[in-house]
Amino acid sequence: MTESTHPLGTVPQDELIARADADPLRPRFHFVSPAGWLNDPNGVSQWNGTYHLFYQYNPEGAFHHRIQWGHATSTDLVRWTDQPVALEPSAGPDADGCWSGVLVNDGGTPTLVYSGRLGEQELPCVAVGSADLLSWSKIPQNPVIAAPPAGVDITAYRDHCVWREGSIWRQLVGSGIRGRGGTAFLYESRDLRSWEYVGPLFIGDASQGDPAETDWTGTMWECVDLFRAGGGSLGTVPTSGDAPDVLVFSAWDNGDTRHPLYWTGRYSENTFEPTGLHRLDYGGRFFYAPQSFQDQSGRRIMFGWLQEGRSNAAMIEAGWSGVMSLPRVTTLADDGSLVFAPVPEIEKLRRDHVGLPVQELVPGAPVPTGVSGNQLDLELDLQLEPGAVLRLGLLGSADNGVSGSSKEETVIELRRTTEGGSQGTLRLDRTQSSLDPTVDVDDKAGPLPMPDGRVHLRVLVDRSAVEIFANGKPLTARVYPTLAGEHVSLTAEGTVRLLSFDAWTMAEIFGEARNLFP
Ligand code: DQQ
Repeated sequence: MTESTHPLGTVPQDELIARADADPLRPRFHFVSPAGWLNDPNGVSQWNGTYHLFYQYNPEGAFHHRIQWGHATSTDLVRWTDQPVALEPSAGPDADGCWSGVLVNDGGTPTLVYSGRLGEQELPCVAVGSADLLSWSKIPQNPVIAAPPAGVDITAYRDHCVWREGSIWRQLVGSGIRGRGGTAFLYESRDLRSWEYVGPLFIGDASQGDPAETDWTGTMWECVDLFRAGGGSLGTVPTSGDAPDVLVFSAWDNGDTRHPLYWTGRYSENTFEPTGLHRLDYGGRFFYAPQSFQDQSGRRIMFGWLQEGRSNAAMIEAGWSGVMSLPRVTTLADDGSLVFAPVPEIEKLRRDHVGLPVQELVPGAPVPTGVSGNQLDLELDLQLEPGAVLRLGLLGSADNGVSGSSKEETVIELRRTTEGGSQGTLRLDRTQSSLDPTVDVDDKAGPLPMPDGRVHLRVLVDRSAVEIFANGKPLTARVYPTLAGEHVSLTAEGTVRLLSFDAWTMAEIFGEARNLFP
């Protein structure tokens, strides 16, 4: 038995696993690492039919240190099989960590492009895989780019998006230019090993907007991800109408992981011409560092990292940290923005259906839903008249859920503007979600288009993880109830019609004991 030697957590391996397993707040149908620390999704892909999810992993304990690439595979995007660690630091340019990156298919050879960390610097590195993607060899030429672009004062430099155009590979590396804003540097290569710097694809302006705002673009862009919405290949003339190109990034500032955003626009030649900036998830840092891929059926599927909202000490005590989002399919909405939904495969975990009849909710009178649980999939269709508000309470600790005396409750609020029209707000009120005064309970909210007051609401609750999709707009967050509450309540202000209500308990995805080093 080995022990962690890091001062943050000297915990024997089996103790780490036991602690993680015993935590009632650990999700049961989201992917989590066997124990220890998990952050960004990496190398997300489908290879010969099998889905691969690599992730930033520290099996030493629930803290970010000496990061390796954990690896899991799935045939259905629902249940995951742990695989051996794919990359771990070794003497050379990744001695202090194998940070985020991607998987590409180099003429049949699985190839990882990732950020090797040495000291305080990250540089692009490459590893090639066996045909089953289970063993990886770092190439001797690492780092494949020796330094960030000369003469540019950068804030940071890491993370990769790599794609092929004809016989040429192109790569973006996330960065920021001091005094200006976040950026993505563009490179070209014929062999993934020798790269030529082309220039910044696009430079953000950190002086625009209020740094406190949820759409501030930050001083550095982490985990840049460029793709064409609605399918189609980057760099070609779009065939499907005006399908925009999308540049996803995670806005970072001086060590602060702020929020995921995306630009829509057109990538052409060596530049990206933006047309719009959008928030990717209203939960901000709780859906961070997303990475996407196109699966073999043509769907654009995205994963993100659900960071914790509890203290470093609480994570270490719990023995685990970080949740992978459910895979979500992204499609293009009529207004040119993206909409998201969990992959339909997730529905196979549904058990014990509960439905409610169509009804107009009586204002102020909570509806007994008959639903309780902390692993739930809820699907509602609603119609709100102007000024109406619908509140869906989760993880409520009151006995009957109708007394209004819940000591803890996490509340999703849908609100239509008094003027009516198609505008409203989606809000997650976590202020009563936990009696623990140390956890993050900040409000999360964003604009919600609701044509004619109609809302399709999907909510996935998995203990401390909550993923909400309202008319395709996602809001993801973490909650840490202390009272083991499971009640689901429904209340309305003004006129709200419940057009459908379906609820299911969700089955667990990990049956057997897991190993820190599969
Ligand atoms: N996490 C990785 C970096 C990336 C950041 C390190 C985003 O590569 O920039 O674990 O969460």
